[in-house]
Amino acid sequence: MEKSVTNIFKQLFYQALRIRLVEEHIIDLYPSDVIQSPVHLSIGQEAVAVGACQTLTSQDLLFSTYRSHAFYLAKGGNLKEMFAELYGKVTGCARGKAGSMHLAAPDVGFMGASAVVASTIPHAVGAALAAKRLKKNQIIVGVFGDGATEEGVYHESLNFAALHRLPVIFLCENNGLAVHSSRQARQNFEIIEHAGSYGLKTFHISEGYDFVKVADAMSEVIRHVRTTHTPAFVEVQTFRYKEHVGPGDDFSCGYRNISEFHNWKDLDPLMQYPNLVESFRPRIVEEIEEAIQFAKGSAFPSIEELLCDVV
Ligand SMILES: Cc1ncc(C[n+]2csc(CCOP(=O)(O)OP(=O)(O)O)c2C)c(N)n1
Ligand SMILES: [Mg+2]
Repeated sequence: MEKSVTNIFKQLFYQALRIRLVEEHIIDLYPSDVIQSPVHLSIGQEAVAVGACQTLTSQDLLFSTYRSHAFYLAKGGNLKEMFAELYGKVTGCARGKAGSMHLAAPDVGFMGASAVVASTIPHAVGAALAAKRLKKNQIIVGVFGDGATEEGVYHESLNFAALHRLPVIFLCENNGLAVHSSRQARQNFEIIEHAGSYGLKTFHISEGYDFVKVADAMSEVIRHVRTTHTPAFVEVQTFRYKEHVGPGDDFSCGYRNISEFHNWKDLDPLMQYPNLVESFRPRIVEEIEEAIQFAKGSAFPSIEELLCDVV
């Protein structure tokens, strides 16, 4: 028997399930080679994107990483344009030239993603500096993984934002992994304590599978940034279900233990409410199939198009 749920739970559940089913379709399509770019799946991490974006307006801007399908969709990116981009078609959100790792939808404030670890963090800080100077009532979010906190530009960005009191939220999706190495094997510091040493107000969300808790905590973070006009740092504990890159599982690779996956999965609402999943599935699958048809039916970019906007 499933517990009764609130409307906000259902609404966020729908969005998280939509992202998971999109990525499960990508897994099914991948062996056929119609998607030629590498894919870094967010399965297991959807609640972070859904909870965080729930609290943002379309005026607010978000910069993400190569693992960005969830944030692109949660921020309101167009699903047809996402599939067309994965298929390398000219109707894609980057006209077929970016692939999975460089999605963008600036019309809804999803400002872009990059394959270079930590490289969009200073972009978020730059946008926050512009928002402050232009006196826009805007929040800027920079999303990155735990591995990005080892990069020099991450530290420069936190320091600059704190010093100049910029309206930016640093959002760390801590899945405890960078490719095949655990955080304990790489870091002799606690991410949140270290971030706090720059003078940023810090928030920690341990239940990163719970989209309602993420949304509630993010509302508080946003209130802090809007009222104090100072940046904030949020670390969300999360769990990547799939391999670092690609559609497969990697629990047999020996760098992590499958028991952690079972523990997390037992808390994951998308695994705990099968009736709700089945009630939403048909509508979502119909939308995904339409998007795939759109991608299939679109043309590849011309040679002229390929040479345009790339330098
Ligand atoms: C500057 C840079 N260094 C190294 C890499 C290779 N690399 C790709 S993903 C990755 C791990 C990043 O881990 P994390 O930031 O935790 O993100 P996650 O993949 O866990 O979402 C590394 C080292 C890169 N793409 N860019
Ligand atoms: Mg990581």
